[in-house]
Amino acid sequence: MKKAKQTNKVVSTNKAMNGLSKDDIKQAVVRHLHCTLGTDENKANEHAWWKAACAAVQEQVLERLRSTQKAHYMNDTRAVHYFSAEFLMGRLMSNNLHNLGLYEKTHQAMRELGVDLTDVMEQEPDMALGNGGLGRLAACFIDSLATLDLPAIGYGLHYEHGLFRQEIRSGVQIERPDSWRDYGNPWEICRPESIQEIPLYGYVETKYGDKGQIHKEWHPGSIVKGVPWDIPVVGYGGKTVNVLRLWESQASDYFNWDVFNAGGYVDAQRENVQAETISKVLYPNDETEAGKELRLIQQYFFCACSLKDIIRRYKRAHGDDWSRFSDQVVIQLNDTHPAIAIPELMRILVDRAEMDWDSAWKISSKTFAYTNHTLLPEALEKWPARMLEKILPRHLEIIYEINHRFMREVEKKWPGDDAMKRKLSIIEESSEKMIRMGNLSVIGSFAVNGVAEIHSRLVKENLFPEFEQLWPGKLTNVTNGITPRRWLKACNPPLSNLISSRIGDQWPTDLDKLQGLANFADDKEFQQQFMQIKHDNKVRLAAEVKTLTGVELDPNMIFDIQIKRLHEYKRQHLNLLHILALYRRLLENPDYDMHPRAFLFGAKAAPGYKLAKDIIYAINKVADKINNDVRVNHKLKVVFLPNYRVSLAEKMIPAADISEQISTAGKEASGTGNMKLALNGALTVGTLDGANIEIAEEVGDENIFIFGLTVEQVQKIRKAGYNPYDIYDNSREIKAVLDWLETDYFTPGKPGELASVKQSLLDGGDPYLVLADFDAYSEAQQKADKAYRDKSGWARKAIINTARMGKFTSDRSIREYVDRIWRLTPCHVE
Ligand code: NBG
Repeated sequence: MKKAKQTNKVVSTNKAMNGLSKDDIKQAVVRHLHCTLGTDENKANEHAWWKAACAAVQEQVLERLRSTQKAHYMNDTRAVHYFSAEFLMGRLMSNNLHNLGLYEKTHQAMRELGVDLTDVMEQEPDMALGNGGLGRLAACFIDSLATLDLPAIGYGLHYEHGLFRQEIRSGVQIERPDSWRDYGNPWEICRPESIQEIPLYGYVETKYGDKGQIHKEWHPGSIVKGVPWDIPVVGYGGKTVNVLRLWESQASDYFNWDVFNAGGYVDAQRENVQAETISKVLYPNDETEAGKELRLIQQYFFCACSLKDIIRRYKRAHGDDWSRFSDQVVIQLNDTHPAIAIPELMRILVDRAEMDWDSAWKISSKTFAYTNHTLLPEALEKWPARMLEKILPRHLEIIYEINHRFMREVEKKWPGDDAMKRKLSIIEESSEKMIRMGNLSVIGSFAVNGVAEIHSRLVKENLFPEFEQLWPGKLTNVTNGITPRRWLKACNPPLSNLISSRIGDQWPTDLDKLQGLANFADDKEFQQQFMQIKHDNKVRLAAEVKTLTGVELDPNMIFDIQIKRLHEYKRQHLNLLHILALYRRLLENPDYDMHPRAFLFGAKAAPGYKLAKDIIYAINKVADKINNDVRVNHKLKVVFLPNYRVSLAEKMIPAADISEQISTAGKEASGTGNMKLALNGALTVGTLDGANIEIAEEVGDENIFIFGLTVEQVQKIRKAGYNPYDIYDNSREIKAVLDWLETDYFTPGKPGELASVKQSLLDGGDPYLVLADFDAYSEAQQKADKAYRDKSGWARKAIINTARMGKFTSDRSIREYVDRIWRLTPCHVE
């Protein structure tokens, strides 16, 4: 098919957007109330209003989507395909309205219709199709891609149930299914015209051609249907609207006669996972590898659907000529979860397109790039070869072939070095043969990146040092970022407006402009305005806390916030021990000098992570005790907010004075909550880990509270042999606090309920060096306490934090990917 080549230069303002008046919006909402929802202004409840408003917005969005797709098609653009098992989108209404420039008008329109937009937006369930940072990063990235007018598609899974809803009952985390789609999702569009069929199981037949050439044919044992759902991704300014395409699995009516005739039908059926279960539920593990068969099938399912989709689109423009494939298509693997796409593309090229191996490998290895998000050994995916053989028999063969050829390269570089081969091999020859997806990802990609400077250095030095020697330059860094549209403009309108009033309104797409705020850091009036907004946000959050937990917070307290998944390495228990220490100090000395402080937590624990759930329980029990202890509760409060998620983060972050980023050095690859909190004027109490280091570089030492062991010191201590009892025995405070956990002080009548926390820190060996960092942490907290009492000094620091966050816009991250890895050109949409 021939199509007109056009230049990429056409820029135009969005007339539909800018031309839409408040009355147009009112009319559209009412029309949808009537015609889409079959109700009217008098009968409609908030949910109906929400749906009608969505439908009105979606009309605008879809117009732009069509123009975008047309522009991409006409320009035959190279595009990035972001493969991710997780996209933590949160709510879309407020973000879409802000990005379309329709927020204010819609707010007024709704008010004139007698409804409050803020209340209506509360009706929207979060799209929680992700666990934490990794999934939220994917969501920020697709926002930036659209904002920068870059051709991009996000590919993932259309989970029926996202991350579980967390309830807290008597302090215990209870998991409840998340049903984000029960009443329909007005943003998504089903695309039956692009359904794919995906083979699984079965066996591989070797066939010989007339010239003796070998051909492999996979006879699958079952076929599942992949149904695509498209969620429009609105760029800021509303010009480019890209797509997030999520695959839902369904049973296919396809009957496999091959297997049936071979007598394997019953067996194949018995082994088959029910097709519908594939996209049923998101695995709630964050940074731990579950090793479950269904999870591998999920990964393969969405990768295979997406590759077929990409190839269909490519063929529409280029027919059977594969020579331009890697010029048009780049696939970013978000962690190793989609790594199975590598052998899948090889299978398509070699078995289906009948390409020779070398030509196929040339294409494949120029198509994939891989982002590593963690060094934690328990997160590095490995699949039993036996499992792969059963589910994807042909892929296992292909992986062996990739490895075989790679081993020849290793032999060339390190002749005779078998230890090296063992280390670099995709196949781990342990008691059970395992496939290392990390090694496969590095070998099958043209670029590999870590997500913050220190993390990328450790990837090079510790995780993949030999790969760095083999392919210098392949391993690189792209520091994470966050979208300032959601994480400042939409979630903190008062601060956004204040900022715009001083430095103009270009900052959402040019975050370095925030630098201009530094000029006002000493301006008393600006300081007062900045802190008044913080105060108002704290008042709002306090009201939310009261509703959710019944706990009353005085907004004059320091709001000290730790929000992230619950993990030992993130050290919520370090925070807890410090709270206990403060409590103890206050009991011993009622005049103990501290500014009143409220510690707020938000965290979900993986359902199978026992200690993480114990820590949640301990926080809740300690909170109960302290909040009800009149001796101290004017100075100390502790709140655990249930069901932490994107929409709750949007309420907590604008109200934070202190941001807790206290992971053991070397463990948090980057962190992105750290960026969101600092952007909203919170000061970080943090370790030299992940992006904290780069945040410290930006804001300067005087505007952040850095404490604790460095990566080097951590390594040294571990080598020397760390014994937490040495600390326990020598610190009166640490000993008292840990022993306290064993009593029934926090769990009346039930001593020992909190003992597992103590146990993990002593007999458990304190693997994350909580005790080793305790004193330094406590000191940093005292510094923060002192600093807060200097109102003007604190305001200055908070302002500087906001002013210096320019680097951490995801637009910057995306530009780095584009320049150094993806090589994309923007395509402006008319
Ligand atoms: C997480 C890291 C975070 C990082 C996000 C996004 C995984 C496997 N890794 O530190 O722990 O910010 O990825 O890169 O979820």
